[in-house]
Order: sequence, then C-alpha cells, then structure tokens
Amino acid sequence: MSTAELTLYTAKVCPFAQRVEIAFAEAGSNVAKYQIDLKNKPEWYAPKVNPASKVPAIAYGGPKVDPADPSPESTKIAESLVLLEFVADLYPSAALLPADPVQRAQVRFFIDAVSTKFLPSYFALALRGESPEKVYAALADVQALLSPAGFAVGDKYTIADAAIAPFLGRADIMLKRDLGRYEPGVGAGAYKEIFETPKFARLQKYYADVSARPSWKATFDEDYLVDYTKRVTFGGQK
Ligand SMILES: N[C@@H](CCC(=O)N[C@@H](CS)C(=O)NCC(=O)O)C(=O)O
Repeated sequence: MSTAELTLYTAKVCPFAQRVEIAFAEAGSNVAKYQIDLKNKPEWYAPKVNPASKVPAIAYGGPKVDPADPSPESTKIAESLVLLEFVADLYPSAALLPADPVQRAQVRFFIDAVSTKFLPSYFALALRGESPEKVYAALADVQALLSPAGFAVGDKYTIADAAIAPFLGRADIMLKRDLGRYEPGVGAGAYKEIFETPKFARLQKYYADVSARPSWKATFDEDYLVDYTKRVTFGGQK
C-alpha cells in the first residue's frame, strides 16, 4: 500500500471520475479528493495538473501541499482507464486486476467493449438523440461477456466493473426520467428495454450487484446528478 502523497482531482458529476473514485473505495483507500467545478475550472488546473483540462487526474508523490497549489515535484496522471490500472497497481492486495493472465486479458477486453461499443452508442442517444437500437446491440454484446454470476470477470470485483458501472448508473437514472436530447418518450422506452425486459436479465442482476456495493453508495449521488443534468447539462446554465 502506497504512503506517497496522493490527490484525486474529480467532479461528482463526471462518470469517468466516478470510475476512479470507485476503484479507490474498493481498495479501501480514503483518498484525498479535490472537487473541480467543471463550469468554472480554477486557472491553475490545466497548467499544473492536466493540460487536457479534464477530470479525473491524480497528483502523486512530491511534498505535502495544498491541492489547490500542486507541486511541480508530484507526478500528474490523467485518463480514467489509465488511472484504474494505476489504482490496481498501487493496491495489489485489493486484486482489482486479477493475477491470472487470462482474467487480466478478459478485464481489458471487457473494458474495450465498454469503450468502443457501449459508450459511443449511449452518448449518441443521450446527447444527439440517435436511435437507442445501437445501445441495445452494444449492451447485448457487453452482457454476453459478463460472467454467468458475480462480476464482469469472475466472482471478484475488478476494474472492469468500475469502468462500466458509472455509465449504467447514468443510463438508469437519466433514461427513466426521459432526460436526454431525444424525442419525448424515447428515453423512457429505452429504460424499459434495458432495465426491465427479460432479454437483459443478466445485465439487470449485474447492475443490481455492482450498485449494492459500498463503493457505489459512497460515489453515486442520484439526486445531485439529476439536478445537475436538468440545471446545467440540459438547462443551459453555465
Ligand atoms: N477520456 C477521459 C474523459 C474525461 C472527461 O471527459 N471528463 C470530463 C467530465 S465528465 C471533463 O473533465 N471535461 C472537461 C470540461 O468539461 O471542460 C477519461 O477517461 O478520463
């Protein structure tokens, strides 16, 4: 277990950041979090932490400093999937990446399917009003990869689960409220298809299992997300 200085720059609203928050929680780490207001980012954030100006990012090592004044001596690391592997490496006893080479490959293959199939189709629906059919096809592929019981890969929670869970959570709470840039009723219909039809029974059980965990409850605030989405994402407020 690492004893180096570590700050996670995050934002409650961001599903990519939630991935990393979940991984720390699963590792039993009470990581120091610094909330970045995405609509009013501090001027030091891009130059001193992440030139891409996105969360999540980590400052690792270096002297103990105020997170709002990051040290040039700490290593800055960004990109949620890189950070998931970093957390798994920092806390090997949490086994967030299994030791077995086949299972490690399965974890990475699952994450690849989430990145290349589920996320693009979900964003196309939620943000551009494209057809939900592609989401159904992507989730059928993802569902087929899930272990018959337990988690994505085997019976232990891994970074594969942290990679998908925040997006299933947002699909759940946004589609059920019909919140997205699609025609009225499309989201509610997609919610029924994904979260209620027997076709997705394994995915539904999987989602129930991952969202029952303390790591989920500590990092997912449904009321906050719905309010933010209505007010800021789709409300036009800057
Ligand atoms: N590929 C990045 C995506 C991160 C990302 O898009 N973060 C968003 C918030 S969810 C962000 O910080 N956007 C910058 C902004 O809103 O200005 C990752 O996986 O970490």
